Formats: sequence, structure tokens, C-alpha cells
Amino acid sequence: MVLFKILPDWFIPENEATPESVFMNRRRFVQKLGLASIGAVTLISGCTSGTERKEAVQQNLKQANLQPISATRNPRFSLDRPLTEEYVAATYNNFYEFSGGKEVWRYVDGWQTSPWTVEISGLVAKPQKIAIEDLIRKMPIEERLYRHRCVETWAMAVPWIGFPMKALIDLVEPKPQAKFVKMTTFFRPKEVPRQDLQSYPWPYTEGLTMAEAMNELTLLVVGIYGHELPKQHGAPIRLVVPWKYGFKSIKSIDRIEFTDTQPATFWNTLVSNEYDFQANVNPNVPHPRWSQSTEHMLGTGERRRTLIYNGYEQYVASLYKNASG
Ligand SMILES: Nc1nc2c(c(=O)[nH]1)N[C@H]1C(S)=C(S)[C@@H](COP(=O)(O)O)O[C@H]1N2
Ligand SMILES: [Mo]
Repeated sequence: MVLFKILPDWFIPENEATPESVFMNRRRFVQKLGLASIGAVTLISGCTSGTERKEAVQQNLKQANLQPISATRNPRFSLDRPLTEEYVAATYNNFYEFSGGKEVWRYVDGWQTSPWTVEISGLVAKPQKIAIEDLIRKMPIEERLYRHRCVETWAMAVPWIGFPMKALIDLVEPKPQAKFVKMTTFFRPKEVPRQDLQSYPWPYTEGLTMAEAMNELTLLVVGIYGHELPKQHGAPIRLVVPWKYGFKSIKSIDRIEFTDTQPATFWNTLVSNEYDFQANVNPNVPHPRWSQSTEHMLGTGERRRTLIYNGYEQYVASLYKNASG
């Protein structure tokens, strides 16, 4: 109990986890509080040193044999902060299919992401089932530096590789009745045991309005740091909507459906008063259990003020002009 009082406030929201920042800053943190001899800190942080961990992760990324993707960086999307180090971003993930904590990279090895097809259906003129390689070949691939803000208050800045969702929409030609896009993560409870847990509404689903889906920021992502996505980031294809809390950016998508009604979404179904459908980053609207006014960067622990729409106001504010929230 005492321990929680001395932990930084952002520790609390990330209740199930071993926050990377605690880990990375363990020495500094321990020194500052004079807690080096208290076993509980080690218990929370794990017991390998930062360097050992970095090496283990880099080895793991190498073994994943991720193929390079050549993509030109789009200079329109620049950052106000340094990029997060690759090994940090790859070891602090939310992917509830594999873990309720952040060490997802330790559990994904046995899960196969190839072959992979994406089924696009619903209110479209050209429904199709398309192999991921064929989809990538047809789409305008580029690199973009984006901020990412998790509802739990951690943030990162990473170079994604992907294509605008608008390009996929043009490919399938939605009918005028289409009002929402529903995306669904793979569902393989035999291979991925957590998908057998009855307490969660598997498979993970997310959704956007058509206007949000067509916004130029909305990216379908197939790579990061110059190569294919490691599994823990949602291989082989995931959504990235950087003005919304991270849970909207659904991973490992195998179904995209155009609908006339708002789809049910994973976190909203689980805890509707904490995770809404819109989920736009907003420093002025606290989560029921914690403030959203600041965030901390993975790896460095740097604390920053949360930006309205995560700093993407100029791109998206017009979408919500007439809304109250
Ligand atoms: N299928 C699926 N997608 C998911 C999640 C998940 O648990 N399952 N977690 C979400 C949350 S809460 C966040 S913050 C981001 C994290 O993306 P990253 O691990 O690549 O940083 O993925 C989102 N997409
Ligand atoms: Mo998140």
C-alpha cells in the first residue's frame, strides 16, 4: 500500500502493467527515493538491467526477420518531440489478445501472421477479399511521424509506414448509405488463449464515422521504423488515428465493413462510461479515474501537457464543429 503512495501518479492508471518508464528510470527513481533496498520495487520493475533488456529486445526484433519497406517520408507530418526509441516502442504495448500487461513481445512468437487476407464488405460497390501483399501493392505507401497517446496517459512518437484509409475507400467504393467503418481484429481462440476468456467481447472491434475514416490523418499501417510491423504492434496491418486515444487504433485487422449504424466497439462494450466511441484526445475531459491534462513519454519519462486532439486540431477540428463533446 505504501508503495502506491510513493509511485508517480501515472503509475496508477496502468494498473496491470510494468510501466516502461518506471523500468527505464528505475535507478534514478530508486536513488531519489532511497528505496534501493526495498524488494517491492524490484518486484514491480522486473530484475534485468536496462542494458540487458535492450539487448534481449533487439535480438528478438532481429529474429523476427522483419522485411524492410521502402517508403518516402511525408514531410507534412513533423513532430514537436524526439522519436521514441524503437526498442522502447516495441516492448511497451497494449494488445489484450496476448497480455493484460505491456510485455506483449514475449508472447507473440508462436502466432502466425502469414498468410493474411483482409475482407472488405458491407455497403460497398466492390466488396473483396484481398491478400495483404496485393493490398499493399495497390496502395500509396508512405512514412509519417505521428504522436500516439494512450488513454492511460503514456505517449510515444514513431515513424509509421502505411497508406491513407481514403485510398482503400476509393478502391471499394462505398454506397451513399454507408455511415461508419467497422474494423475487426483476427479471432483465433485456439492459437491465442486469451481470446478464450469469456470476460472480454472478442474479437476486438473498432469503428469510425465515414468522415473520420476519410480524414487525411487516418492511416492503415503496415510498417514502423523502416520495416514490417513486429507482431506486438499489430502485424500485418493496423489502424492509426493519432488524434484519438490509442485504443481506437485497432491492431491486426482482418475485416473491414461499411455499415449504416454505429458499430459496437471493444472497450466501449466493456466499460462504456470510461471509453466512448469518439475518444478524441482532450486534456480538459478527465478519465473517470485519472486526469488527462498531462502525459509521459515512453522511455524518457518526460512529462508534457496533453494537446487538444493530440496536436492535430488543424486537421480534425472541423469534423466536430457541431458536436458538444
Ligand atoms: N486488437 C487490439 N488492438 C489494439 C489494442 C488491443 O488490445 N487489441 N490496444 C489498443 C491500445 S489501448 C493502444 S494504446 C494501442 C497500442 O499500440 P502499440 O502497442 O503499437 O503502441 O493499440 C490499440 N489497438
Ligand atoms: Mo491505449
